[in-house]
Amino acid sequence: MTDTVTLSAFLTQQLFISSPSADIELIRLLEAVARSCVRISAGLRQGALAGILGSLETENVQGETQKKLDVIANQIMLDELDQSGTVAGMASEEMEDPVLASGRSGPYLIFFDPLDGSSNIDVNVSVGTIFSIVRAPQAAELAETRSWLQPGRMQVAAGYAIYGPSTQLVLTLGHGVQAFTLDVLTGCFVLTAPRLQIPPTTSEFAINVSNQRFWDESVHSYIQDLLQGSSGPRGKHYNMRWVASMVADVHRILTRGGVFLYPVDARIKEQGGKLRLMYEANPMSWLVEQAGGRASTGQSAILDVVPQGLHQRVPVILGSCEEVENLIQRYCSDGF
Ligand code: P6P
Repeated sequence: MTDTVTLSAFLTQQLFISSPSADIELIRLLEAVARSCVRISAGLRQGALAGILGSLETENVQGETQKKLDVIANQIMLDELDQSGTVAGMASEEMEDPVLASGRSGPYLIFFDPLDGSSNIDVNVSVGTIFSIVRAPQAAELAETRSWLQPGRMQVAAGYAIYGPSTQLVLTLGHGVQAFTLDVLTGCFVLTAPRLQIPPTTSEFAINVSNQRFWDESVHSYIQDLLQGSSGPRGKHYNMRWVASMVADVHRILTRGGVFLYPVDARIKEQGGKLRLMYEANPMSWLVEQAGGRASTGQSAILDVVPQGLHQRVPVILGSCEEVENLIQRYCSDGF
C-alpha cells in the first residue's frame, strides 16, 4: 500500500492537528493497547498448537466459565497497560475489583473486556478485545471505585480489536471512527479505513432469537414486523446475523450497517440486561454514535446512563438510526 499511515503516525497527527485533547500520554496508552492486541492475536493464531484452548475450572466475576485465553489475554492487558505508566487504574470483565497502577500512575483509567465472545474461541469464530478510556479522578479518590464510574459521554478514547481473518483495531478519539489493519509482517497497525460510517437504513438485524419467548411486547412486535418482509409493514426483506460475539456483530454494523439488539427480557430482568455498561456497551455505543448511528437502552442513550456499578449490565439497541428509532418509538408507545 502506498502512503501507509501507522497507528502511531495517525495518533501523532491527532495530537498536533485535529484533536488537541489527545495528549502524548493518551497516545502512549493507545500504543500499549495496540501492543496487547498484537500479543493476544498471536496467542489466538497459535490456538491448539500452543495448548491454550479450552476452559479452566474457574469462573469470572460474571459467573462465566473462564477460557484459558480469557486469563492469558487479561494478564497481557494488565502487564502492557501497567508498564505504559499512563494509567492510574485498570478494570476488567475478568476481575471483581479494579487494580491500581503498580508503578507510575498516569492520568487515565481503562476498562476492558480482554476477550469478548470467548465462547467462540474453541470453534474458531471471531472474538475481540474491547476498551474504554476516561480521565482518572484525583489520586485521593482512586481507592473509591465509585469515583471510577463516569457516564459513557466522558470517554476520551474507545475501541476494539477484532481477531478475524485479519486483525483490526477500530477506535475513536471523538473525531469519527478509524480502522487499522495489523500488518503481520511488520507487527504494526496500518490505517485502512479513515472514517467508518453507519448507513441510516438497513436490511440486516442481529438478535439471539432463541430468547423470543422472553421478549417484551415492544421487541416482539418490532422483530415480527421485520420477519414479515416485503409484504409486512416495513415493506422489505430483512436478513439476520448473530455471531454471539459483540465485537464481530458491531464490526459488521460499522462496516455495512445493521441493527444489534440485546434487550432486557423476562429471563435477565433481575440483572438489568446481558451486556456490561463500562467495557462493552459504552465503548461500542460511542463508536456507533461517532459513525453516525444510534445506541439506546430503549429508554435513554446508553452514553447518558449514570453507572451504578463496575459490572453493571444494560439493555443494548444500537446501529442504523432508522431501526433504533423504530424500536424506541415502540417502547414509548408501550409506556416504558
Ligand atoms: P448469547 C459474549 O459472551 C457476549 O458478551 C457478547 O459478545 C455477545 O453479543 C453476547 O454475549 C452473546 O450472548 O446469549 O447470545 O450467548
